[in-house]
Amino acid sequence: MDSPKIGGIACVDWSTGSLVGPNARESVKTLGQMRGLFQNQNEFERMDLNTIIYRVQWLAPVPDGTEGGLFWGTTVIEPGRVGDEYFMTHGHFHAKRDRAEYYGCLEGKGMLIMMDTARRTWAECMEPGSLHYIPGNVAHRVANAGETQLKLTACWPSDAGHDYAAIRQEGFGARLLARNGESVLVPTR
Ligand code: M6P
Ligand code: ZN
Repeated sequence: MDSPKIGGIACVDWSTGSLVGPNARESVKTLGQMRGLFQNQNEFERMDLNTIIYRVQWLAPVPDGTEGGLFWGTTVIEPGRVGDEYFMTHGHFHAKRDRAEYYGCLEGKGMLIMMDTARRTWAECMEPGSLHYIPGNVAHRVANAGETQLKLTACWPSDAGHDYAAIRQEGFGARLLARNGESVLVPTR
């Protein structure tokens, strides 16, 4: 797509979520940056740590931390597994815990895994067209359970922030694993 010719802060390809324009920012997460998050450490060490797990593009029309603003983003998660566990996002609580978020699935198939502050964990199926409301005080992570890229779009408050430490230390209360060709949410001990 060429640079935006229509009004607005960027151009969105609504079929893929791809953002085009000078305001769009991008980050890439490799397997090596996700050390400790997958269950099977041995399998993790055997894999190429430069493998791209997911990419994020986002628009921040106001500075990070601004009260009352909104951010917009698209995440593309590659298909694959570490052992039985599907490729997934890091996952986070919001630094301002009570901030909510929308996720919408554009392409692919997966699960939105959510966990409250008491570590109760549940999941919603993501498929093209599914729209997900993530309430405040709920950590969120997406796992790609399909054989193609999983593409999702998101909208969150500009003062929400990301708290990754809680997830790095304790993880979620369940993991999305492949069991006999099916994806199953398996509680952690
Ligand atoms: C969505 C939003 C972003 C988030 C991204 C990747 O686009 O929730 O705020 O950064 O997913 O998820 P994570 O930050 O957990 O890696
Ligand atoms: Zn969030």
